[in-house]
Amino acid sequence: MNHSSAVFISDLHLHAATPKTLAAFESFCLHQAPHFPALYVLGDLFEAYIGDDDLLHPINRRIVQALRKLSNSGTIVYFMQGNRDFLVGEGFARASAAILLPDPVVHAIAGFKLLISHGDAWCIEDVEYQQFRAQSRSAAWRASFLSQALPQRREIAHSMRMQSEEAKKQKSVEIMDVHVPTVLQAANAAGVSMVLHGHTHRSAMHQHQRMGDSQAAVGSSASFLSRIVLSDWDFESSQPRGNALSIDATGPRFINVT
Ligand SMILES: [Mn+2]
Repeated sequence: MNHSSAVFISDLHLHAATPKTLAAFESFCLHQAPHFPALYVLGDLFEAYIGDDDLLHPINRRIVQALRKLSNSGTIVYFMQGNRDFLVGEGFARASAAILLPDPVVHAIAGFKLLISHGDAWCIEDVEYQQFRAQSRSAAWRASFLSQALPQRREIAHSMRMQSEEAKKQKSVEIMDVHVPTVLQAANAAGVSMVLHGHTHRSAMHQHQRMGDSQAAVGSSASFLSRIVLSDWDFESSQPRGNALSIDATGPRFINVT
Protein backbone atom coordinates (compact mmCIF):
# COMPACT_ATOMS: atom_id res chain seq x y z
CA MET A 1 0.00 0.00 0.00
CA ASN A 2 1.16 3.53 -0.83
CA HIS A 3 0.05 6.78 0.77
CA SER A 4 1.38 10.31 0.32
CA SER A 5 1.29 10.79 4.09
CA ALA A 6 -0.04 8.98 7.15
CA VAL A 7 -0.38 9.21 10.91
CA PHE A 8 0.29 6.38 13.38
CA ILE A 9 -0.83 5.74 16.97
CA SER A 10 -0.63 2.78 19.35
CA ASP A 11 -1.04 1.60 22.94
CA LEU A 12 -3.91 3.82 24.06
CA HIS A 13 -5.08 1.00 26.36
CA LEU A 14 -8.62 2.38 26.46
CA HIS A 15 -11.04 1.08 29.07
CA ALA A 16 -13.75 2.26 31.46
CA ALA A 17 -11.23 3.86 33.84
CA THR A 18 -9.56 6.01 31.12
CA PRO A 19 -12.27 8.57 30.23
CA LYS A 20 -9.77 11.37 29.52
CA THR A 21 -7.68 9.18 27.23
CA LEU A 22 -10.83 8.08 25.41
CA ALA A 23 -11.83 11.73 25.00
CA ALA A 24 -8.33 12.52 23.67
CA PHE A 25 -8.68 9.68 21.15
CA GLU A 26 -12.09 10.97 20.00
CA SER A 27 -10.70 14.47 19.66
CA PHE A 28 -7.68 13.14 17.73
CA CYS A 29 -9.99 11.28 15.33
CA LEU A 30 -12.13 14.39 14.88
CA HIS A 31 -9.50 17.12 14.57
CA GLN A 32 -6.02 15.73 13.80
CA ALA A 33 -6.35 12.44 11.93
CA PRO A 34 -8.63 13.85 9.16
CA HIS A 35 -5.64 15.87 7.86
CA PHE A 36 -4.08 12.56 6.74
CA PRO A 37 -5.12 10.16 3.98
CA ALA A 38 -4.44 7.23 6.33
CA LEU A 39 -4.49 6.45 10.06
CA TYR A 40 -2.66 3.38 11.34
CA VAL A 41 -3.63 2.03 14.78
CA LEU A 42 -0.78 -0.29 15.75
CA GLY A 43 -2.45 -2.32 18.47
CA ASP A 44 -3.43 -2.14 22.13
CA LEU A 45 -6.04 0.50 21.32
CA PHE A 46 -8.04 -1.49 23.88
CA GLU A 47 -6.80 -2.41 27.35
CA ALA A 48 -8.69 -5.65 26.86
CA TYR A 49 -10.78 -6.97 23.98
CA ILE A 50 -12.79 -10.12 24.56
CA GLY A 51 -14.39 -10.65 21.16
CA ASP A 52 -16.31 -9.00 18.33
CA ASP A 53 -19.59 -9.91 20.06
CA ASP A 54 -18.77 -7.28 22.74
CA LEU A 55 -19.08 -4.29 20.39
CA LEU A 56 -22.16 -3.00 22.22
CA HIS A 57 -20.07 -2.28 25.31
CA PRO A 58 -20.29 1.55 25.76
CA ILE A 59 -16.51 2.07 25.45
CA ASN A 60 -16.29 -0.12 22.34
CA ARG A 61 -19.21 1.73 20.76
CA ARG A 62 -17.49 5.07 21.19
CA ILE A 63 -14.22 3.74 19.77
CA VAL A 64 -15.94 2.18 16.77
CA GLN A 65 -17.97 5.33 16.16
CA ALA A 66 -14.90 7.58 16.25
CA LEU A 67 -13.09 5.39 13.69
CA ARG A 68 -16.16 5.07 11.46
CA LYS A 69 -16.67 8.83 11.42
CA LEU A 70 -13.02 9.33 10.50
CA SER A 71 -13.30 6.74 7.77
CA ASN A 72 -16.46 8.42 6.42
CA SER A 73 -14.55 11.71 6.29
CA GLY A 74 -12.14 10.11 3.81
CA THR A 75 -9.23 8.88 5.93
CA ILE A 76 -8.41 5.20 5.45
CA VAL A 77 -8.21 3.49 8.85
CA TYR A 78 -5.85 0.53 9.33
CA PHE A 79 -5.87 -1.60 12.45
CA MET A 80 -3.19 -4.03 13.61
CA GLN A 81 -3.81 -6.24 16.63
CA GLY A 82 -1.74 -5.78 19.79
CA ASN A 83 -1.25 -8.24 22.62
CA ARG A 84 -4.28 -6.80 24.48
CA ASP A 85 -6.63 -6.74 21.52
CA PHE A 86 -5.55 -9.74 19.45
CA LEU A 87 -9.18 -10.88 19.34
CA VAL A 88 -10.14 -7.91 17.17
CA GLY A 89 -11.64 -9.47 14.06
CA GLU A 90 -13.78 -8.90 10.99
CA GLY A 91 -16.77 -7.84 13.10
CA PHE A 92 -14.81 -4.92 14.51
CA ALA A 93 -13.41 -4.12 11.06
CA ARG A 94 -16.90 -3.99 9.52
CA ALA A 95 -18.33 -1.88 12.36
CA SER A 96 -15.50 0.65 12.32
CA ALA A 97 -14.82 0.54 8.55
CA ALA A 98 -11.19 -0.31 9.34
CA ILE A 99 -8.85 -2.51 7.34
CA LEU A 100 -7.15 -5.22 9.41
CA LEU A 101 -3.41 -5.56 8.87
CA PRO A 102 -1.21 -8.60 9.46
CA ASP A 103 1.75 -8.16 11.84
CA PRO A 104 4.31 -7.29 10.53
CA VAL A 105 3.51 -5.61 7.23
CA VAL A 106 5.37 -3.36 4.78
CA HIS A 107 3.69 -0.18 3.51
CA ALA A 108 5.16 2.78 1.64
CA ILE A 109 4.39 6.26 2.96
CA ALA A 110 5.60 9.29 1.01
CA GLY A 111 8.18 7.07 -0.67
CA PHE A 112 9.52 5.67 2.63
CA LYS A 113 9.27 1.89 2.75
CA LEU A 114 8.32 0.97 6.32
CA LEU A 115 8.12 -2.26 8.27
CA ILE A 116 5.21 -1.87 10.69
CA SER A 117 4.52 -4.04 13.74
CA HIS A 118 2.88 -3.89 17.16
CA GLY A 119 6.28 -4.99 18.47
CA ASP A 120 5.56 -7.77 20.98
CA ALA A 121 6.65 -10.52 18.58
CA TRP A 122 10.16 -8.98 18.61
CA CYS A 123 10.47 -9.22 22.42
CA ILE A 124 11.96 -12.68 22.05
CA GLU A 125 14.02 -12.52 25.25
CA ASP A 126 10.80 -12.67 27.26
CA VAL A 127 10.47 -16.41 26.81
CA GLU A 128 7.53 -16.77 29.19
CA TYR A 129 5.57 -14.13 27.30
CA GLN A 130 6.37 -15.68 23.92
CA GLN A 131 5.04 -19.03 25.16
CA PHE A 132 1.82 -17.36 26.27
CA ARG A 133 1.65 -15.50 22.95
CA ALA A 134 1.96 -18.70 20.92
CA GLN A 135 -0.64 -20.44 23.04
CA SER A 136 -3.19 -17.62 22.99
CA ARG A 137 -2.92 -17.20 19.22
CA SER A 138 -3.78 -20.85 18.62
CA ALA A 139 -7.16 -21.77 17.11
CA ALA A 140 -7.90 -24.06 20.07
CA TRP A 141 -7.30 -21.34 22.71
CA ARG A 142 -9.35 -18.88 20.72
CA ALA A 143 -12.28 -21.27 20.25
CA SER A 144 -12.28 -22.24 23.91
CA PHE A 145 -12.11 -18.60 25.09
CA LEU A 146 -14.78 -17.37 22.68
CA SER A 147 -17.14 -20.23 23.62
CA GLN A 148 -17.56 -18.71 27.09
CA ALA A 149 -20.12 -16.08 28.03
CA LEU A 150 -19.05 -12.43 27.97
CA PRO A 151 -19.02 -11.95 31.79
CA GLN A 152 -16.76 -15.00 32.15
CA ARG A 153 -14.45 -13.78 29.40
CA ARG A 154 -14.28 -10.38 31.08
CA GLU A 155 -13.21 -12.05 34.30
CA ILE A 156 -10.57 -14.21 32.58
CA ALA A 157 -9.19 -11.17 30.74
CA HIS A 158 -9.02 -9.29 34.04
CA SER A 159 -7.11 -12.07 35.83
CA MET A 160 -4.78 -12.46 32.83
CA ARG A 161 -3.96 -8.74 33.07
CA MET A 162 -3.30 -9.00 36.81
CA GLN A 163 -0.99 -11.99 36.23
CA SER A 164 0.82 -10.12 33.47
CA GLU A 165 1.34 -7.08 35.75
CA GLU A 166 2.73 -9.35 38.49
CA ALA A 167 5.03 -11.14 36.04
CA LYS A 168 6.32 -7.81 34.67
CA LYS A 169 7.54 -6.79 38.14
CA GLN A 170 9.96 -9.73 38.05
CA LYS A 171 11.34 -8.90 34.61
CA SER A 172 14.05 -6.46 33.64
CA VAL A 173 13.32 -3.58 31.30
CA GLU A 174 15.77 -5.10 28.78
CA ILE A 175 13.94 -8.41 28.66
CA MET A 176 10.65 -6.63 27.98
CA ASP A 177 12.11 -4.52 25.16
CA VAL A 178 12.41 -5.59 21.53
CA HIS A 179 15.51 -7.61 20.63
CA VAL A 180 17.32 -5.25 18.27
CA PRO A 181 19.20 -7.93 16.24
CA THR A 182 15.83 -9.59 15.55
CA VAL A 183 14.40 -6.27 14.35
CA LEU A 184 17.46 -5.68 12.15
CA GLN A 185 17.06 -9.14 10.65
CA ALA A 186 13.36 -8.53 9.94
CA ALA A 187 14.17 -5.15 8.36
CA ASN A 188 16.88 -6.70 6.17
CA ALA A 189 14.56 -9.50 5.07
CA ALA A 190 11.85 -6.94 4.22
CA GLY A 191 14.34 -4.64 2.45
CA VAL A 192 13.43 -1.57 4.48
CA SER A 193 15.50 1.03 6.31
CA MET A 194 12.69 2.20 8.58
CA VAL A 195 10.77 0.24 11.22
CA LEU A 196 7.85 1.48 13.28
CA HIS A 197 6.39 -0.22 16.36
CA GLY A 198 4.70 0.37 19.72
CA HIS A 199 4.15 -2.03 22.63
CA THR A 200 7.20 -1.16 24.77
CA HIS A 201 5.89 2.32 25.68
CA ARG A 202 9.43 3.64 25.23
CA SER A 203 8.90 6.26 22.57
CA ALA A 204 12.05 7.19 20.65
CA MET A 205 13.69 7.47 17.26
CA HIS A 206 16.66 5.09 17.21
CA GLN A 207 19.36 4.74 14.58
CA HIS A 208 20.89 1.25 14.49
CA GLN A 209 24.03 0.35 12.57
CA ARG A 210 23.23 -2.40 10.12
CA MET A 211 25.85 -5.11 10.56
CA GLY A 212 26.80 -7.25 7.60
CA ASP A 213 24.94 -5.05 5.16
CA SER A 214 27.52 -5.38 2.38
CA GLN A 215 25.52 -3.41 -0.18
CA ALA A 216 25.38 -0.27 1.91
CA ALA A 217 28.47 1.91 2.05
CA VAL A 218 29.61 2.47 5.63
CA GLY A 219 28.40 5.84 6.83
CA SER A 220 25.72 6.19 4.19
CA SER A 221 22.14 6.46 5.36
CA ALA A 222 21.45 3.01 3.91
CA SER A 223 23.81 1.46 6.47
CA PHE A 224 21.50 2.56 9.30
CA LEU A 225 18.08 1.38 10.34
CA SER A 226 15.66 3.94 11.76
CA ARG A 227 13.56 2.33 14.47
CA ILE A 228 10.71 4.54 15.58
CA VAL A 229 8.81 3.64 18.75
CA LEU A 230 5.41 5.13 19.52
CA SER A 231 4.36 6.24 22.99
CA ASP A 232 1.49 4.82 24.98
CA TRP A 233 -1.26 7.27 25.93
CA ASP A 234 -2.27 8.27 29.46
CA PHE A 235 -4.35 11.39 29.83
CA GLU A 236 -5.62 10.50 33.30
CA SER A 237 -2.41 11.48 35.10
CA SER A 238 -1.34 15.01 36.03
CA GLN A 239 1.35 14.73 33.35
CA PRO A 240 -0.61 13.57 30.30
CA ARG A 241 1.33 11.38 27.88
CA GLY A 242 0.70 10.35 24.31
CA ASN A 243 1.92 11.01 20.81
CA ALA A 244 1.33 10.20 17.19
CA LEU A 245 3.84 9.85 14.38
CA SER A 246 3.28 11.56 11.08
CA ILE A 247 5.18 10.64 7.93
CA ASP A 248 5.14 12.86 4.86
CA ALA A 249 7.64 13.86 2.17
CA THR A 250 9.74 15.66 4.83
CA GLY A 251 10.11 12.41 6.81
CA PRO A 252 8.85 11.02 10.11
CA ARG A 253 7.94 13.37 12.95
CA PHE A 254 6.27 12.96 16.34
CA ILE A 255 3.24 15.15 16.83
CA ASN A 256 1.56 16.08 20.08
CA VAL A 257 -1.93 14.83 20.67
CA THR A 258 -4.02 17.79 21.72
MN1 LIG B 1 1.36 -4.20 23.63
